[in-house]
Amino acid sequence: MRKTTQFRQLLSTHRLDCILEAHNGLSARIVEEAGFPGIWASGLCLSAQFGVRDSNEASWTQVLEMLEFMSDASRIPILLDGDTGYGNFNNMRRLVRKLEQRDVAAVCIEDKQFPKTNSFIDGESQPLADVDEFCGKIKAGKDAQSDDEFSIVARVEALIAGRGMDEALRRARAYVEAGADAILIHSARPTADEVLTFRAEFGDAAPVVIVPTRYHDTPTEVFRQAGFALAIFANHLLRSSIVAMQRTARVLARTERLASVENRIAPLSEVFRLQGADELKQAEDRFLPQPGPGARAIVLAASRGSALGTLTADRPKAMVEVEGEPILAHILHAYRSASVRDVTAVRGYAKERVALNGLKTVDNDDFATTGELYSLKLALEKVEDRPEDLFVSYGDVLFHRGVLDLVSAEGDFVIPVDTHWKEGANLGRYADYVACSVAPSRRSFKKPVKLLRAGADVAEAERHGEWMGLLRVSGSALGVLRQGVDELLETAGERSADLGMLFNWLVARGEDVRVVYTTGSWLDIDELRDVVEAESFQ
Ligand code: SPV
Ligand code: MG
Repeated sequence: MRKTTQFRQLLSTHRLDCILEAHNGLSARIVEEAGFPGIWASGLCLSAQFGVRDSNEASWTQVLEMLEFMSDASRIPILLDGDTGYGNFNNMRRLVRKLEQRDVAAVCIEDKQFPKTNSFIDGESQPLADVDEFCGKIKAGKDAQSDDEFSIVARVEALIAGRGMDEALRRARAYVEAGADAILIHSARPTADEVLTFRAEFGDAAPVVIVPTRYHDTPTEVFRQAGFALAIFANHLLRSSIVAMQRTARVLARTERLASVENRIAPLSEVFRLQGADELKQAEDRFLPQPGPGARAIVLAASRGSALGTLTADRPKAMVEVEGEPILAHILHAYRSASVRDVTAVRGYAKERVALNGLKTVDNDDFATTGELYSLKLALEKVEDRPEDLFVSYGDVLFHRGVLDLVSAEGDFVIPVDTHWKEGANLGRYADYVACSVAPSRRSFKKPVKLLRAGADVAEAERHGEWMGLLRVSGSALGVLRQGVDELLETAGERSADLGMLFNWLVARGEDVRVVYTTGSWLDIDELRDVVEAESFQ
């Protein structure tokens, strides 16, 4: 049913309905969810949420813009508090057209002068509109509407202005005559006497609407009995939110502890629910191309990295921060930028510190007495046998995304090798050197280069480069990888079996371990000076 028709039904039934104020998309949704059949888009509350006065300080297009969010956020009809119509009959015509375009069901205009002020601020001193001029505005609005069911509610301010019951009745009758679909009779008295008298004397010439803000003690049943069509709860969500926000702000300012308010505020999940996050998820599933399961990666991050001293007192090396983020987060970014989303880190030392959004983890609780291949074995137990590639790398090795492209070269096992191995050797540090079938040269990129041997003990004369701590295994070679890991753990032992030994095992078995030569684009973080250098790694 159209919102305009829904609103007409609220006006026309003999049963009193109550509608509640909203002032933005979120509060509109809350009103609807609570079960109200309609929304009062309160001028006071719209102004207040902008932080301005209810004196036409917010422009009518600013009001309109917020109404659009409210209308989109709800399925129940909205009655806009249109103040005085924001100008003369011509402004009123334009307002009605713009409201219809935004699926707003009805507008209420009050017989005061622009710019108006809230009726509860010095109400008696506010000049009323000329009756004929106001009737012309109602007629212009009715003339402008294209949906027959759009409603115009004429608000009588005579009682607020202290002009008496007769004046109120005279005006109300004139407005109905001009085409108003309902009369809102406003009163600032603490009891309902005035509006009850008005209702009795006015009769059934048009539905009568009230705003019982001031006479809040009168039971709604009294209004129902008296035959009012609609009661507007005009500002109660805004006022309740003010109390809640002030309390939270005060407590936080005093305690500086988020935990002191956490249990008294809406959980984020509730915010997401109200925003309709679920619908977006479903739409993504329908409309976005669904990525295949894709390549996966295992990052070995179980060791502490004692050489970094106090930096790893409470966290493993992989979680030491470089440029404001843990090393592991940089590694995760590099994988993600190459569309490798399924990344599992093997945790060990201070494992509770290893947690990043979207990162899977596997625990090696024996990290102190076991080595690389043992950690790899634990992670491989979680890796499915499917055709996509698997990357294996270290939690202390930074690399650029381009390195992942390099190792996408053909082959079941591919490793990147840095030809500038002497730089590291000059610093006297541990490195996995490699001897290969073809020495690096300007031409070597044309030929497939195979690994012959890997390890720290590859003699200097045989060295062709340093392995960069990353391996790509094709999905079809996962079985061989698993077999190698298992055999080496049995023969070499859980403590000493490492990836260099795995490469040698593969070569001995006759597998091709392809080497891709490159220089730079990676950084092995072993010592404090590496952490400093990593700050400029880009
Ligand atoms: C509003 O909610 O903005 C109203 C009702 O116009 S009242 O504040 O009572 O005037
Ligand atoms: Mg108002």
